Amino acid sequence: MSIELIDRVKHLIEEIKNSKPGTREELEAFRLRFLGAKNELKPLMGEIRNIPDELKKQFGQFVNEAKLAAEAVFEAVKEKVEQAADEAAIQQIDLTAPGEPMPLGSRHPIATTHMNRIVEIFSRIGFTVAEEREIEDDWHNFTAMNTPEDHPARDMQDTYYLKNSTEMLLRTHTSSVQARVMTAQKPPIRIIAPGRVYRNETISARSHCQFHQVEGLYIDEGVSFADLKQTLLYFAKEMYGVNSRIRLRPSFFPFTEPSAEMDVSCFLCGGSGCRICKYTGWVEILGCGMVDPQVLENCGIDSSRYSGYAFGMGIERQAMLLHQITDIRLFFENDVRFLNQFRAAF
Ligand code: 2U9
Repeated sequence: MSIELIDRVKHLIEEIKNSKPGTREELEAFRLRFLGAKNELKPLMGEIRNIPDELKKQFGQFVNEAKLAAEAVFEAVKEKVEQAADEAAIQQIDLTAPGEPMPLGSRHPIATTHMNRIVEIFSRIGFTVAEEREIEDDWHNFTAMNTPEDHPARDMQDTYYLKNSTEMLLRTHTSSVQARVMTAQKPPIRIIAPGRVYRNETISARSHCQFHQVEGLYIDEGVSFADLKQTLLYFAKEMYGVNSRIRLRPSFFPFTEPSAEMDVSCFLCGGSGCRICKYTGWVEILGCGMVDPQVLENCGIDSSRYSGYAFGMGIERQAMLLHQITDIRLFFENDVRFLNQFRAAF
């Protein structure tokens, strides 16, 4: 009986040593048979109680040898089998097959193209682009811009503050960019700040909680309102056609004094009156003014030596007027039926 058992183990050792699993499936079958949880060596080890004491040690050694042999075979062929399987898989790949089509994204056909055109017009006359963070602190967004603590814009109703913060917010205008540039650089400063801004508005056809702005700032010795007016006339002619005229109406902003709103002669009817200009001949496109000396001082610029002008415009508003789009929400829905209509707009 015991001789028979020892012979069985010896046979198994022979079988294991002569095994040549050549495929992934054969290797897995081999593993299950000799190394798996229910391998064939386990019950043999259980038979040790039927072996006479003087042969027990030898029997145990044989079973162990079988186990080691199985592990050696497994390790020896594993890599080869895996490699062969990978190579076989590669052979299946048709290298001549055409690639998967990858739909290319594109710039937003209206908002970004409109913004880029504005930036390009100002860069031609020496403005450089300044970009900054959209998550701002209260100081750069409001305090530096002369917006007092009790100003309604600072209210939670109007501005998105970060959770549990009275300090960090989503910028409500790109003026915070200029505040950062002014505190870091000395005049002359001539920058254009394009970017996305956020306001806590109820979303409707006319207003959204996010939109894009372009703001401009020029600070140097002797900058006057006449410089501002001439620069804006140049912009209006480049943007809306050489025959465009502009007019400035007095207004108020906390960061400029004096302040004005600028209308351009209607780009649809040329000034004779139509639905776009509400039969006035004029379309309001931006706000502007001379930088309040207090804003210069807040940012470390000597207001007795330097003066500056600034302007700001909303991109979606202008693009809506230009393309007769009646719902601002369309800009942010990414509906290709809407976007594709403007593919070739510029
Ligand atoms: C600094 C000083 C002054 C930027 C300005 C406006 C007027 C303005 C609005 C247009 C439509 C915002 O998008 S909108 O709602 N902007 O009317 N913005 S002057 O004045 C500055 C900026 C930076 C340092």
